[in-house]
Amino acid sequence: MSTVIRNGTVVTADLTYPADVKIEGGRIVEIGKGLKGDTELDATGCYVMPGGIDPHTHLEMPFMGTYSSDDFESGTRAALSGGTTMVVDFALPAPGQGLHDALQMWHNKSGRASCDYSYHMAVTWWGEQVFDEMKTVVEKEGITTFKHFMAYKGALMVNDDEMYASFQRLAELGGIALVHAENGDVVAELSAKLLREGNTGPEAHAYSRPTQVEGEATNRAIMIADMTGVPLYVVHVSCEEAHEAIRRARMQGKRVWGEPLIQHLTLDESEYFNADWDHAARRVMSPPFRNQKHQDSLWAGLQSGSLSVVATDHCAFTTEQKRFGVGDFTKIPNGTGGLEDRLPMLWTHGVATGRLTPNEFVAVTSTNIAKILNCYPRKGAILVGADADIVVWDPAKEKTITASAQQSAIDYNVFEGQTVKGLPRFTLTRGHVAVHDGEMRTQEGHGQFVKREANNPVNKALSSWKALTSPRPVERTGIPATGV
Ligand code: DUC
Ligand code: ZN
Ligand code: ZN
Ligand code: ZN
Repeated sequence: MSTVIRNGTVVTADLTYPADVKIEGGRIVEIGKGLKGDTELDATGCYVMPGGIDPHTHLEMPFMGTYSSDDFESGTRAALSGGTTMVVDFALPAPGQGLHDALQMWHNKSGRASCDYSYHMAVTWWGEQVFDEMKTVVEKEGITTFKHFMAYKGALMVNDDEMYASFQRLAELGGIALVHAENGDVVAELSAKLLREGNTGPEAHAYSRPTQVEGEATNRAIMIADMTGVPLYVVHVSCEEAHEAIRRARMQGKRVWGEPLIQHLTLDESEYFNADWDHAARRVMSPPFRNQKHQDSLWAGLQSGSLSVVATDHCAFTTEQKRFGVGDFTKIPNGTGGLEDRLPMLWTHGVATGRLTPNEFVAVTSTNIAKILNCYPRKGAILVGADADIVVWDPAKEKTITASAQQSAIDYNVFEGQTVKGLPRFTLTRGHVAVHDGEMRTQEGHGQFVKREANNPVNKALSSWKALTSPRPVERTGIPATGV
């Protein structure tokens, strides 16, 4: 059985051209004019683009005393509804838990996924067991990216010595280090002070995590990555200080990538000053939303190429879960949704405003991350042989975002009331039409795990070239006698 997407305009990260796309066995088999197939999908007036890849989700994650409310079923349904055809979640070992153990737990949850997925592994503690298991996680399990939380002191946070050891190990294995870059010690101090002084509301969450804590941690992670010769990917870059550090590192030839979120690009800190407690708490995430200066910096980074990927950090909690933090902002589960809205919001605020070209849109939502994660061109491409993960994008289609019509399991949407223009007409996951003119036809369990190989050795931080020469002690003629 073949499917042909007819009369559309193919848009990839580098090209725009009119063509039909033929799919068989879940893959693209032909691209050309006048193609025929058993099923035909009309793409007149639409762009035919690689499906989105969201490299940063937390589905059914145990966190802050609860679990995030979207699981692999509702989460991947939300993804497909919005044109995203692959998610990368984080396997999160509990303190002392082995990596393979944690991975098995995540494989058990993801059986319900309706689109393809991969994982990053989180390094939440350090020891010989983690050091040993990293090798088989990379070489046998196909997970090459390891996340380090520099915040969440007393829970997920790793210290500099642990991060240094883990980065060294990753450099040996050809992996990539990821960091959640916030100075967790300073955040803990500021949080305690704010609470002591009676600042208990959700706005205090933003006060406890100023841009300096993110800028400091980003710089520190870049330096440690450089000293160990590991490529670095900085998740949820929200401010100019962090962006500036990444920009500088890239100009020095270091392999560092930055990932802003659609929420930080389009929502600002005024959300925390809303008089309604629920409204503000629903938007509590780390890092918090910033002011326009920082938003402008993130947009400029996408335009200039100093920032590479737009993600969501989708970590959805219901209003009831958010209310765990009434009277103490540090107990509000951190996280916001966005999986379903990332592409339409970025199109509306990026492409329709003229800030990004459609090709740049494809690059930052799909192709760049497929290359970084080493699953390109199987993913992130419209090419013969690539997986048929495709979004047929109708730039004229409009809707107003509302929680009552969303796929996510939670009871609100941080983009509520925003009108977006640019939506999927069809979303295909390995050839299966999961979204058909607004109608959901997802298949639970259709999603497959995407194994990835360790990165090409060119993906090394700059100083690793120097590290190839082992330091030698200086030969001396005279050594003073010791002791008295
Ligand atoms: N930030 C969040 O807001 N939620 C999940 C984890 C994180 O780093
Ligand atoms: Zn994070
Ligand atoms: Zn996250
Ligand atoms: Zn089908």
